[in-house]
Amino acid sequence: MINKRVEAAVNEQIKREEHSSRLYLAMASWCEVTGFPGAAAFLYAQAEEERMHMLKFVHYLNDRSGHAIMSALDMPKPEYKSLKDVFEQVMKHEEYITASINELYGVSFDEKDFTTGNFLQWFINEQIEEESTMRGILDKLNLAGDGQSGGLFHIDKELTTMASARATTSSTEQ
Ligand code: OFO
Repeated sequence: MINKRVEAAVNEQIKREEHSSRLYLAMASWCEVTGFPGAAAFLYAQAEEERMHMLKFVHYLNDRSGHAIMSALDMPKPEYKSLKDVFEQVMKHEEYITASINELYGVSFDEKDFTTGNFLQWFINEQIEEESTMRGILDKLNLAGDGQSGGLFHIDKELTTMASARATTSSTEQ
């Protein structure tokens, strides 16, 4: 039986991963209706990846004789100022998720639940990758500047390629 404090913390993380998925879905939808098909494809793929993260936690908790709970979620905001604004918020959100995974690791360590600590290693590595990918996109957007439509067009095209790579990776991970 999993420790109750760890179970509650994992359930909180399930909620955060599901929220991440819905947040990226809202961003993808904004990109799709604003003329950024590459960014939309990338964020739709990212939303799927977050759902996969959520499911990993659900199965883990239930396999450890806990009970994964689906919590109520806040509505993600539908409007953004620019593509740069979208990715600035993605970056901020990923940093928040990294802190949240570290916090969860801290709880499992305090409770001497080393099985959960071991399970969380995958997420710790995943967060390094997610942050570095998002930082790379944001750096390019910062270089392009808000008003440079030519630069934005190229970045959007590049995101299409990254989206297909993401979709392939997550389908082989499941
Ligand atoms: Fe689940 O890693 Fe992003 O949020």
